Amino acid sequence: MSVPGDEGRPIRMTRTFGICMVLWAAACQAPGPSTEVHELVDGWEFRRTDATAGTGLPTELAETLSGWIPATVPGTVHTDLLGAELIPDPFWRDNEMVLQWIGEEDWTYRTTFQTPTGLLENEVVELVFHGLDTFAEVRLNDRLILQADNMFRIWAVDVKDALRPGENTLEVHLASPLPPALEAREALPYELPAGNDRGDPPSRVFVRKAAYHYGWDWGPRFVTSGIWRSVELVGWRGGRISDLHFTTDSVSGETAFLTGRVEVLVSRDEADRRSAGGTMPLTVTLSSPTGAFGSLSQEILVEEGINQLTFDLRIQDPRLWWTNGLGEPHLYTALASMKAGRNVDTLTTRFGIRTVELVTEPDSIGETFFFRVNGTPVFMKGANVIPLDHFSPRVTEDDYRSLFQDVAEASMNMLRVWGGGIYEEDVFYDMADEHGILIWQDFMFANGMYPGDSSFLANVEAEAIDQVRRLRGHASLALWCGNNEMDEGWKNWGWGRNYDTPSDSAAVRDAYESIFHQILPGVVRAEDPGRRYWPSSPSLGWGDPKSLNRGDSHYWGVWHGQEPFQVFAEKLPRFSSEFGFQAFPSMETVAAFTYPEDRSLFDPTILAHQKHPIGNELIIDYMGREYPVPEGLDDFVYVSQLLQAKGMLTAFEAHRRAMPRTMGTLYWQLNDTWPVVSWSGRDYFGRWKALHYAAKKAFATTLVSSVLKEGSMEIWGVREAQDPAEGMLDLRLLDFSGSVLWEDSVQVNLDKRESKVLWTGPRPLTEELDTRRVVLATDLRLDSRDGDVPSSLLYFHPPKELNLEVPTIRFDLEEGEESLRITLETDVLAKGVFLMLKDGRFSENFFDLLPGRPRTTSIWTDKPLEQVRAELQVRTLADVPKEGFEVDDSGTPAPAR
Ligand code: BMA
Repeated sequence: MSVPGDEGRPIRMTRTFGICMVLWAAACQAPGPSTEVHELVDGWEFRRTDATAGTGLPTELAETLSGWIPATVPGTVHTDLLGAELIPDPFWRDNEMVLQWIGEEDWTYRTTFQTPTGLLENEVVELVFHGLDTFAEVRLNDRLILQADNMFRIWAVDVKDALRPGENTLEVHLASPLPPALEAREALPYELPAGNDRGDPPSRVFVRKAAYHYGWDWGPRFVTSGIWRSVELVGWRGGRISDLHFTTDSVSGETAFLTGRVEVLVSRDEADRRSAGGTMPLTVTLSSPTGAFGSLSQEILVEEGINQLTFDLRIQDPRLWWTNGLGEPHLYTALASMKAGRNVDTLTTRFGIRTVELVTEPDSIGETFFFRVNGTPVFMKGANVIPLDHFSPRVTEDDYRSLFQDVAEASMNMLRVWGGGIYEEDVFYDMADEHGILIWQDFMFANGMYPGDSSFLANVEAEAIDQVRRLRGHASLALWCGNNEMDEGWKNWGWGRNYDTPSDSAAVRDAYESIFHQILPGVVRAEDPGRRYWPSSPSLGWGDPKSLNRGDSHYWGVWHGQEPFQVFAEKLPRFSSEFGFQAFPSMETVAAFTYPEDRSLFDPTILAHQKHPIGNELIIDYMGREYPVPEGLDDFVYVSQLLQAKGMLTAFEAHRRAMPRTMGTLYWQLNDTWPVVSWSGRDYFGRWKALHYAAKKAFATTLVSSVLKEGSMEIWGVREAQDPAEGMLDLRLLDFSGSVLWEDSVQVNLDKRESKVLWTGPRPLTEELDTRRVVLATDLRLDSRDGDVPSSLLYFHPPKELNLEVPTIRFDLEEGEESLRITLETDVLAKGVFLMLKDGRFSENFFDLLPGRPRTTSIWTDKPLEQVRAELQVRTLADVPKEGFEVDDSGTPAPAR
């Protein structure tokens, strides 16, 4: 089973026993749990639905697919075909091209199972599908029980009559999502934009299915189908607690005020019994085993269906839930229990005591945009997350754990779950809760316009209700956002002007208004009151000057607009929810999808894993501005990562310096869905690019940032902590051999959340100095618990103009407590030190090493010390040949003569 466990979300307790009291039950028996849950994981198999349908498939394959083949549920048809060795790895070379047929076929899944003894004695028996991708017809013992058409809904079907004692057959027919969407498209008198859908014609916006399945500018097109989340048989009698969640209403002084909300689902039989017994109340008890509050009980007169109860809680001296870096993300546990007849039901959940507000108030610039956590404005540092695998059901709990470790290690405190992917797994939000990572949650709509007919709108509303109810209990959930880049597309990319008649244009916009200004905010108001809804990210497009004064911004002038990195320091938004730059993944990752002979920059295999139409050309163009542009892929990959890190560091530092004008920096994009050239900082296999190391450095509690001005320099300090600090700032101008040419030291202080200039003065450069061979190193030593403040290194020329010599780097290895420790020393400046060890991870990498300043780094690896000594390789920028690609005036790269 690949779906992660459910630690932390509401968990149905297995058994609870109490004292048997004769109420109205005929016989006195020990109470039993009211609810039983059986997951249907075993015995699944699948086949091509219509073996006789015309197809270009090889006969042997077509024959095999007409028979039943073992399947994994939850899963996808692609991963099942791969598991049965019927297709090659979809991610290998350009296999994507030959595997498009899978998305055009219909598939049938089935399993047989025995009805668990006693299950049918329950008053309610349901089959619950937590995720069907997408057009599914479900038959239980040949009886049609469900027709589903939305990947993001949770489908619960009453099967008390359809289920037989003994053996049952469950069959799920999954139709290709393409024809129904194309039909809906045909039926509309006008087109709807659907960015990145590589289908001809595109159809994704007509289906409630993950947009990225259809292709994206970092992803393949595999329009998969499957039973992608768990299937459960649920039986219950009397009543059950169907939901338990908490909201923190306020925290003032030493007291927190919370509301606990409990939902009790009551069967018709139970409701009848209670009214026959003279309207007997039901007792619901709420307690906190971890001591947030004592036991509280309420008696209610219940009706059939959902019954809501609220508990007002006052908690003295609460341990607050804090975002990563500002405190502990403390979680309490709560348990709700009830007794109906001789049946008891309990539900436990975890909750955090915290307030999170998005503050958007007029100010002298325009309008603020920041998050206030427990009354404190907090600068958000993080990234946008996309699904961890194109075939998301095969993501394991360990994959999520490793992602969150990397996020926390880089001092991030926010992730944006981007609207072209999926509402993530429960375990994702559990880990966000545990690590103090706030979640900006998009609804799953991106880069297109969607239909507005009543059945589509009703489907959207039902999906939103399911997902808001599923996720609202998480302390990490900060914001609901309607969509990605749709308002921007409509207003700035010309979508709104593309229609023949004003009435067509108005109809498309009306659908937008219905979904993003009525339905979604309505669902949030009803199901998750108190949590902010933001209609579209960004709120204004990057071409609009007002986008820097209010709202959140996707600043794509760099990369898509081809502006220089320096523009990041000039265009300072209120909250930067996207900006990015591409780099290649490491050669280890490239090797995972290529043969050695494929490994050159414009090889078709490499280009099959570069989904931006001019991605490599743009990288070369920007590289040529600052770095040598090597031809060999090995060197190119390395320099592309240095380049990406440099560009993004420009933005990270500028955004942090601009606090409180700017209050967030979320880079595009944290991760990949497959091995690819992309904007990610952490590739498909979890390998860190230089970018993620740069983020770790730039997001540390305290940042020192050096800025070169016309004729002068500024050294900034930026601090995000709960207390002020004092210390010394040391500036040293060094030549590349380590001689100190100039120095200065000043005493400084930084408040708890402050950004300011700590030092300013003329550039300490004399005429006789070779400015291509000097660096200004600035260090801040604080009397605080901030941990190391990374040094800031300022050069006076771009890397390609520096007089770099090939350094001699010596290293010592020793055993540390949980890792190996490597200490590196160099004779001359070593720029862009890249430590390479297969399957090894470093606490820092891609750094500049100064002579006379040994540097110690941790290595996490399973390899013994001697093996590491033998295998470790070091590369620096001086090792990269200066001759390579040149870019001509038309932007076309050519090997230099
Ligand atoms: C952003 C995202 C994605 C896209 C990225 C790079 O705006 O929202 O749509 O992958 O740009 O082009």
